[in-house]
Amino acid sequence: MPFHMNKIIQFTCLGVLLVAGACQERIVPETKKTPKNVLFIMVDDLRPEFAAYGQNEIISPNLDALANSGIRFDRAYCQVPICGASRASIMTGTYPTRHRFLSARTAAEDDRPGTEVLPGHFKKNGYHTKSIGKIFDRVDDHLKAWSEPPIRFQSMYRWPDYHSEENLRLDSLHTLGLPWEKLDVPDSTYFDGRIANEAIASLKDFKSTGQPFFLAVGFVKPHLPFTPPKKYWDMYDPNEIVLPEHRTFQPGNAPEEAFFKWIELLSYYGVEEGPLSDEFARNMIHGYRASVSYVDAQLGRLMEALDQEGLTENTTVVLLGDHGWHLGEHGVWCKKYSFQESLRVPLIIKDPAHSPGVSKNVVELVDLFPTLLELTNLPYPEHQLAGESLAGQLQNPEKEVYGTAFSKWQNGLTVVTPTHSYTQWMSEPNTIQAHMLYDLKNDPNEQNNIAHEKENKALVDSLESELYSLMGPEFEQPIQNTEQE
Ligand SMILES: [Ca+2]
Repeated sequence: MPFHMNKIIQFTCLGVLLVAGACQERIVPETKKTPKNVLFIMVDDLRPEFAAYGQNEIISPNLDALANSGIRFDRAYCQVPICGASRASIMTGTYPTRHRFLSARTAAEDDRPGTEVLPGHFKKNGYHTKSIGKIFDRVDDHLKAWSEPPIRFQSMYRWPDYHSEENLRLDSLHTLGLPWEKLDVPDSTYFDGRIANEAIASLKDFKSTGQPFFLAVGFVKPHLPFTPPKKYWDMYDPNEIVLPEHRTFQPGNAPEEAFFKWIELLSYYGVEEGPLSDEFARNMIHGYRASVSYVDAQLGRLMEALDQEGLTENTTVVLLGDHGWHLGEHGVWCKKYSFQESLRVPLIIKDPAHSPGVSKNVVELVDLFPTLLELTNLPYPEHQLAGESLAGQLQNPEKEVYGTAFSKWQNGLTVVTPTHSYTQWMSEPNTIQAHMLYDLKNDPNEQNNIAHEKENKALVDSLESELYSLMGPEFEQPIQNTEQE
């Protein structure tokens, strides 16, 4: 992906002018006077399938209201389908390579030392930056990017947030408890209720100080274990949950590299290898949906507080999932696959200067870094960002813009285009082990791998070129000492 030099030059010049105090009125007439705030909301493991995205079985009035009052990106993709690595990519605005952003526990500071991160950039430009909940996967990652110590609740060792006697007992035996919990308790018993409380209190503080803010709020559900309070489970009738048609079907012509054990789920007590029973699968989907509804209620409180503090008109709100999640599709569960269910994410941008709309263009989560800088008139960090600003698409979301997305999970490298998804597995540079190609228009569930069909050779060649072009020269390089960048 090329650096967008015009924009880099434009915004670098802008930054110099702002520092020099020259031509401010001409360059940034209004926004310099009242810098726009950013409310950056991440939802852990959220699929793009609440009602605004066409999944009417999920009760999510607040997610839907946000989606319908902002720009909903229907085809946004993560760069790595796992928490830590995806978040490091988002926060640095850079792609994964063979050497960086590899795992659930990736820290951006370890993998790309010396690189600017999104909140740090806002802080450097006069914003108060604050992190509540799960933003960076590791709570100690890029501490200096925040104006005050992050509020996390989760610790390295107590992250599941169990409250039932059974789960607490199992968890204390050095194994995880059950993958769910259904207690009749208040919302604030669990992390997300407390995260919302803290975020609401912070909005009040920001209102009183008047300093522009970048508030990052990271809800931790619907990540496993599914532990929303009982009232959210009660919103759904498990007998009405329809299991995915291809739940137990792994397409025979997909390479074996595309499949592996869903270790994340297997690490919970009582989960055994092999296909899940219908009852277990139904409970998983029930728990996931209830968890989304629980987060949705917290989001509603947060958005209401933004309104009550009179901040809505001067705040850009972004909501995204860090990656997708399989609920049985392709015969698998959890994340870390190269299929659409793992790679596609919800992305909503509600900016006061833009009308609501829907974009069906392919975009990437690395696009968020430059987008938020353009929306707030901040300079770009030089020679860093892999993505493109989506600000132009916010002006006219219905306009078709050709886009591609790059994703990587282990040796599987994927390029998604408006019409296709193509993945190659390479254990070594230039050594292709396997590949798969899906026609997303005619086969949206990716059931028929057409990479080996003769008539698709030219298409495979062109997608391969597109993939290599996205990866760029940095992909083959060893980790550099980026202090000098
Ligand atoms: Ca996640």
